[in-house]
Amino acid sequence: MISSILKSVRNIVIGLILFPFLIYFVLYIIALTNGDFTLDEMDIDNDGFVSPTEAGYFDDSGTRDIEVDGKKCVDYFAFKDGLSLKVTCEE
Ligand SMILES: [Ca+2]
Repeated sequence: MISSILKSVRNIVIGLILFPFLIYFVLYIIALTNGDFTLDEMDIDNDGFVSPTEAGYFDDSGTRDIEVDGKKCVDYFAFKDGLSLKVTCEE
């Protein structure tokens, strides 16, 4: 009896600990798949992986066409402050 209560309490505690991670993971997947940007576009440091931080940045961002050294480029910027997240230029 006591043993089963302890197991239930243990399972509840584990659930409470894991729940925030589950929510964080779900939000990460939603940010990755929101459809506004490709995974390559969201990979700010070009390391081949879109980190949760990178996905978070692109959750509220847009693009603008700019010119750098005579090349046409796309500037990905955050809506909240207008700061550039990443600039990609045509070859
Ligand atoms: Ca990255």
